[in-house]
Amino acid sequence: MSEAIIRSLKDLPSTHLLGGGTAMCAGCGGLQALHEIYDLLGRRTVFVNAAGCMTLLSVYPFTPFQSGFLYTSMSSAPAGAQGVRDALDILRQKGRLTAEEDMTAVVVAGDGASYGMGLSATSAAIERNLDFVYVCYDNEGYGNTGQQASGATPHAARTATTTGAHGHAGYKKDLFAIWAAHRPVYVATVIGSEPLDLAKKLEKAASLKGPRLILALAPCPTGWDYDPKLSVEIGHLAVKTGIWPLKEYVDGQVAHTRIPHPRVPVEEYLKLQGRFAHLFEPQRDDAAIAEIQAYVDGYWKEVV
Ligand SMILES: Cc1ncc(C[n+]2csc(CCOP(=O)(O)OP(=O)(O)O)c2C)c(N)n1
Ligand code: SF4
Ligand SMILES: [Mg+2]
Repeated sequence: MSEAIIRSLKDLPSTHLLGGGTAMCAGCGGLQALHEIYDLLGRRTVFVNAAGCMTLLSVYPFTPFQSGFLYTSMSSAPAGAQGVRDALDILRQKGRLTAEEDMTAVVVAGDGASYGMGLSATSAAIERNLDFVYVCYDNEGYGNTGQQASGATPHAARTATTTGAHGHAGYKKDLFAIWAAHRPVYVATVIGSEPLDLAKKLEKAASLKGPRLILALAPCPTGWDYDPKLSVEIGHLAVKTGIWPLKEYVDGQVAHTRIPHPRVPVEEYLKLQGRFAHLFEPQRDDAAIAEIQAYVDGYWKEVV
């Protein structure tokens, strides 16, 4: 591990995203990931935020950020990042901003925006080779408005809009593959409960220029219905079961940074969350659990 990573992990700055008057839920996995990401990216960032839970972090004077923050509608954060990048470039050209003072445009958006409403603007920004980092914290639903289903909701999960006996009928979109198909400079999946893996990827992303995605699974006690103290355990299980593969795309190649072996059965992850409780009570739904297991097994069969 590089000295820069070790330094940033040892000297976590005094920017506590849980401080101030922000009304975030205890145990928020998205906040955990964003905290780690901000510690590594530092103050010279301009966050461009699509409406969602993390918008609550912007409320002056309680914001924990010591950097810029631009709030946009759910669909337009990448367009906002373009405007920020252009403005910084103009200031650089006019000599009003030195290279040391320059800042990074960082989109912070949830899955509702990233997998759905903002996807068109994202595709266009990558096509223009916009120099920006895109952080998606993926809590697998429209969390801020009460956890309606999104394009990231996993099969069988119950949400505010998929309340039936079998939960969500669809399957989670593969945003990693959608980004990689655009051939950007960097794409990575991370999770806050694996901070060293996250730090290595952030360090790599920060060293590059162009469109870069950091896609963080964000365990969400409120939307996924579990005790906040389980967030880190659920994050570990997402990786150990193989449900959340940790990987990166660089130079046209996909590499897995963690290959869980042996993989923990998916039910260990599912049974901790109320959104999957109908798979276990009042009767165990063996067929549905086996289907989810087969889906995950099918993914890893292609990898190893
Ligand atoms: C274009 C648009 N439609 C709807 C809304 C209302 N809205 C605000 S936050 C939100 C949920 C966003 O979900 P997601 O992107 O997953 O972020 P999360 O709330 O889960 O953090 C919605 C629907 C909006 N701000 N803009
Ligand atoms: S609803 Fe979920 S993502 Fe939103 S603040 Fe609460 S725990 Fe975090
Ligand atoms: Mg969400």
